[in-house]
Amino acid sequence: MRILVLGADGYIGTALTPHLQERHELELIDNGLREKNVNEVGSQSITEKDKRNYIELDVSTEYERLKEIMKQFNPDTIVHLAEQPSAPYSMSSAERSAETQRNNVIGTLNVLWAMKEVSPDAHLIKLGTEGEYPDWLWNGKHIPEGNRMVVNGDWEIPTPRYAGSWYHFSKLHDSMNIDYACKIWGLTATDVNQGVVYGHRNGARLDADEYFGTVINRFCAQAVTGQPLTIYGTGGQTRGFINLQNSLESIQLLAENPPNKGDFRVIHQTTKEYSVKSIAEKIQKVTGCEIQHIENPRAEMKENNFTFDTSTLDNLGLRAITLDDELPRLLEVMEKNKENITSNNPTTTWN
Ligand code: USQ
Repeated sequence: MRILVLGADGYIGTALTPHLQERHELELIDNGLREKNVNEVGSQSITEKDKRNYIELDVSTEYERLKEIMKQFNPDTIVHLAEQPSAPYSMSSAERSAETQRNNVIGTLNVLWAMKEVSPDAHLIKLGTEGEYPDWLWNGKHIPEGNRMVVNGDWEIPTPRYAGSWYHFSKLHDSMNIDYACKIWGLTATDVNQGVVYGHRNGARLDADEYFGTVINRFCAQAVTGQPLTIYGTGGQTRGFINLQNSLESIQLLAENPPNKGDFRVIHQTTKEYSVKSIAEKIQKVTGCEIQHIENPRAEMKENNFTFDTSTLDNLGLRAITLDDELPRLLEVMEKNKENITSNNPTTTWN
């Protein structure tokens, strides 16, 4: 297949390229946003990334060039990862929240228009988030896949969603826009509602700062540098998680098994739900590190519980890698690169 990867230099993109390139023909695009934003918050990737040849292009501002590349490359699949991924970053100032939504929402609109104009038969795989199913809305529930639900016997409505940060809202707006583009233009898309990713693959980037480190990566970085693990609040927050390698395999499986033409497929990409506290305790058991509970800087429930329907990827044969499998490897990578780990306490609050 010919696969166009937008956002090839981020956390998932840098790991995805080596995973896909043996099987498929790739074209890579990135505008350097991740690198720029990580530097801007005074941090850096903990590991060294492989150097690759990207086309430098901003999907959100260079529509005509994007369209031209799509026309020439004629992709079967477009993997769209070219978004600002951090909730705390989007909550830290007016400018950053606006920039997050501008970059993400307009970038996706440009991809949809370019597909309509030059690649109407391509399959869009768009990285979304399980944060579109917030704790308060879905607490105690098993969250279905799909973009529609039937209620009261015969009333078909969009599956209820909401969000918990300006970043998460950008993904929600994207989802609605993709749904609409499939409906009116007959485009084909998969919205990958992804849980919190953790882990590392050789040659890929890895972050553990307040903004760009996800919680398991942050906790492992804290453990190897003798900092107490920073549980926000009670640690009773439950989220869906997925290992980075599983995330790459999922994208491959979805590309090789597209939905029917004109369908908008909404799926969950997660392999297990954990509470933040249970994660901290696992890491403490392996490393003997300290745990501290700090005041939760975010607006989220103290405790919640939900599970995600993951039938699509289960049926495609995704085999889950567990946190217990990944921890020794992740801790080893952190240990080897610990001189690159910076301070880890949160400074951005939601209220
Ligand atoms: N948390 C702590 N201590 C920390 C950092 C985080 O207790 O030091 C807690 C947070 O309060 C939150 C949970 O861990 O309840 C997850 O936080 P996170 O920073 O790992 O993840 P999040 O902000 O939710 O965002 C990440 C990615 C985002 C993706 C999302 C999937 O950055 O791109 O969309 O995971 S989901 O969480 O399912 O929305």
